[in-house]
Amino acid sequence: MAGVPCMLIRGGTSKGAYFLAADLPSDPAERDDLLIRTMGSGDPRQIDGIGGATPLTSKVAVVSPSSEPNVDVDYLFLQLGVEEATVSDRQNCGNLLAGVGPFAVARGLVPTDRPVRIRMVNSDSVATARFPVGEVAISGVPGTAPGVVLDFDDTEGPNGLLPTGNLVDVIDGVPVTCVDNGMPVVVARAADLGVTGYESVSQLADDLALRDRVQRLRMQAAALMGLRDTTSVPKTTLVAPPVDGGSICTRTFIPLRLHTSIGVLGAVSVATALLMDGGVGHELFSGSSRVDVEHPTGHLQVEVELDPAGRVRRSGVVRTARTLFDGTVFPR
Ligand code: NQM
Repeated sequence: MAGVPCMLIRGGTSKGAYFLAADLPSDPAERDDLLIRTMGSGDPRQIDGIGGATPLTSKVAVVSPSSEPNVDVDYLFLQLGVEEATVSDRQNCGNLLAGVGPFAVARGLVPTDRPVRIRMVNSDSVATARFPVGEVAISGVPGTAPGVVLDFDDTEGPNGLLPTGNLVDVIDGVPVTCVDNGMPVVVARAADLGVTGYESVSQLADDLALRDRVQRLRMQAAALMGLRDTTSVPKTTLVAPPVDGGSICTRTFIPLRLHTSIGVLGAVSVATALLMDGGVGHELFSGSSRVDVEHPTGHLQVEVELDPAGRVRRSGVVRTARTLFDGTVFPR
């Protein structure tokens, strides 16, 4: 069977297979089938594919030259299931976004001497990537690697920053802020779900009653947010007062497994909710437009600035990316 040109890149705290769109079938169903066989999805160990048996390593970026004005490349993000043989285009990935510029340069789609303008196809929004920007260390990744500065033009979700139309909704007796500044997220106070928010990932993962509550919460939130496909969104972030000098402490379900850190646009969305006076967790939050998000393996700093009317003026983040291999992948 013929192989497919593929580059494996660590972007931020995630890892993904990067493809040129021209190297994949143009029919989405055929493409998805090929990607499922490439990752080995539908098997908890993904033993017969290149996925790493977690959602954070079961990710795909499909990159192509863009026909949009003032944009260099289009980036379609696809989240592959691990146990389930699923592919979802219902979310963005700001971590894999960090690898798109270096991939586009390596494949000759863009010149090397200027920032790359990237359209995130999933949300039809644009980001500018500047790289390499020195050697940078980020939490959750050993050592240092070339830095990638990402500035988002506009990440507000299709149904607005507050897709339910409310700053606070009460679901199953729990006050939540449902927000979408690049990622649909349900923000709830950890204490309102009977946990501290400082538990380890494995402690929370073992709490099956909590998992059920999070599932009920997010399914009701999805309906209020107008999200029909709930395969990968909304995420749920539990917030607690900061304990390590940051702005807020977080534990995030993606959508039911625990994130070992927090996603980029997930963090941007949570920060946006916390910046809003009256948003759930606002009173626990100590920060300004530079928001230092504590997560289970360290900190993620994001920049989010709102104007007085509560609209997003600016958001951005610094990540790193590193190419792990460039070659040919052979789908099952
Ligand atoms: O929120 C995981 C990740 C992500 C997505 C997830 C991400 C983002 O850490 O922009 O980066 O929330 O499923 O890669």
